[in-house]
Amino acid sequence: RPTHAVCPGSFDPPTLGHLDVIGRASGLFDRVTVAVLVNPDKRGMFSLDERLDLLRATAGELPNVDVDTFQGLLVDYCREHGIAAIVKGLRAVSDFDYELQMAQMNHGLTGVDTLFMPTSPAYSFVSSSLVKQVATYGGDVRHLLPGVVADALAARLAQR
Ligand code: COD
Repeated sequence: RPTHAVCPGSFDPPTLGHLDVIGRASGLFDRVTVAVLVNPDKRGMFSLDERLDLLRATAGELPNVDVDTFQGLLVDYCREHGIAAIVKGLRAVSDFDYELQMAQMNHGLTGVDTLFMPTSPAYSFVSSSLVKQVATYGGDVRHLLPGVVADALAARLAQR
């Protein structure tokens, strides 16, 4: 049976930190699905369709990576798609508490396992929210983003 993992997240917007984890997961599994959470309660800087386009133009270029959305529980999405592993990047100890809690909850719900991948040191301080904050106030974050994402972010801020 081919191995199939999911990299879930909000990806608002995708960063080089996300892509590092997705790229490394794609080397370990036969198939990787990047799954974007549909969250009606939280309006992002980028719409769901924009995030999907940005992920398809970056992560989606890898031959065994596809991009999808999910609503509700991640474990239900995994069960429906025969996914046995959730892959998460771990940036720092501060990520660990909550990630461990979610991993144990998810395992208890359906038996799905979570694998943690240590973030590359070059991106361990990178998050979508900090990138947006710094860019909003004029800081340069281009080196932390794929080119298409940096362009989309600059365009979005120029509209404001
Ligand atoms: N380097 C490496 N990895 C990174 C970096 C970085 N710089 N930044 C982020 N990551 C990784 C992390 O593993 C993170 O989990 C993932 O990328 C996505 O990051 P975000 O910020 O885009 O997404 P989050 O943290 O908002 O995503 C949370 C989920 C959507 C995965 C979670 O809320 C979820 O599963 N929700 C569905 C509802 C559910 O099932 N709830 C029950 C949970 S027990």
